[in-house]
Amino acid sequence: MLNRIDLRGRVPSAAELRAALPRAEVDVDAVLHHVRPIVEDVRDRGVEAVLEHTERFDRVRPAAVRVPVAELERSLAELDPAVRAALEESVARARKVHADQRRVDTTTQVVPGGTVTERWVPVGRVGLYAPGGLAVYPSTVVMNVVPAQIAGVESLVVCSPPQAEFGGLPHPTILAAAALLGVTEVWSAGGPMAIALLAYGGTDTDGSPLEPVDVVTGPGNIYMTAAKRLLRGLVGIDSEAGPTEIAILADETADPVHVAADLISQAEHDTLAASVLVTTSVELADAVDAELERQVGETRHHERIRTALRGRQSGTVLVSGVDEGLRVVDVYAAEHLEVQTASAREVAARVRAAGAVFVGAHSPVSLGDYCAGSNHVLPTGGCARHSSGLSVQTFLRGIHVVDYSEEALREVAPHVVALADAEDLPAHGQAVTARFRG
Ligand code: HSO
Ligand code: ZN
Repeated sequence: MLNRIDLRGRVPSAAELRAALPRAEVDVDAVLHHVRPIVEDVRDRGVEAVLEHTERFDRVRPAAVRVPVAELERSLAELDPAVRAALEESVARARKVHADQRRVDTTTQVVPGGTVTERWVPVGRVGLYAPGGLAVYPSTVVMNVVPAQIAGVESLVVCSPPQAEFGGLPHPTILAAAALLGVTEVWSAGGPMAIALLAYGGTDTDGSPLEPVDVVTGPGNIYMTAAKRLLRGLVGIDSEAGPTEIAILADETADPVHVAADLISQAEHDTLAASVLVTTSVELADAVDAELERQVGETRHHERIRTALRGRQSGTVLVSGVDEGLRVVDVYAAEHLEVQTASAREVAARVRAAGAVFVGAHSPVSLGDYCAGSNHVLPTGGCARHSSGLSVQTFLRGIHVVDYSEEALREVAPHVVALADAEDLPAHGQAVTARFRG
């Protein structure tokens, strides 16, 4: 079922490897010209523009953007108890892990009388986007809200597309998850319109203000991502989320039934999702292929899954040994990487690039999607080479606070003057020496 790339006995350069490895091509730039006029319209005409575009694209027109708190409470009261219990467990575990990500302010005594403090300050207001359509994920509400709350963000809005079948409100499980987390502000808006409204703010249909946010996070489709790209700067964004990816580094000790199930699990998201097996064992590769044939037919979303697994973004990469495999997975820099080899813990410790690493036979990606405590908003498309997943840090800013005494400034003044002169900026030097004249 999977395309095969045989790298055994070859030592390709990083550039060759990047070109050889399967990856979805998502051209956000190609849709920018569709999205820019929408974003500008929302900037200029606010909620009226949001409602018009929503009606045009999604055939639904909510009565107001802001969802009444009573609706949040109602959705939570009507939530299936098993789902509620699972969400509560997910929240508790995520809170535990993210609480350990809090930063403490540090003060460095640079010289006697001269200190620099790094003060960590939460972002003032954030907008957390939860998609609608194919992907209605209350778990994503958890993964976005928990780190923001632990960072100490004071004002937080969850935004999710209106659904015609729910009277123009977002999906009830999204509302229930928000309510469970103690979120009281939810907006019914989707796609690029939502991102623009979050960034610019506006006035709701009843005249109440919709305040702009400082940071927007959360996954969405390519149009929503294009809006994030256009508005970055005016607002901070998390990384641009592309289709989900799973890579599995496995040797002959891995169980093909589990490997196939895990490859299928992420292929279930999207026809563009990527499932990549990197293995030292041809026998395992063959057994996984056979398992995929058997298991895919049994899944509810088999068409979507089959398309994703057969797509050019998915495949099996054969390597000569675990060291070569590690090199391949580092270059690929998967959103999720499972290590299913002998001594999996040691092998996993050597991984340099992945959004998240899942170690051994009993840590599948879908555990991390819901209930491991880790965050599931992770860098895709190779961005794990330079970026991290969503965390408390995403919602913090570090401010350097500089505090020097007269003596400490006097002592360093000649160095400031020398550097200022070297850069032909003498007024910089004079700002220091002016304090010691006469
Ligand atoms: N695997 C997705 C997250 C998710 N899975 C949500 C299920 N629901 C991206 O990391
Ligand atoms: Zn998933």
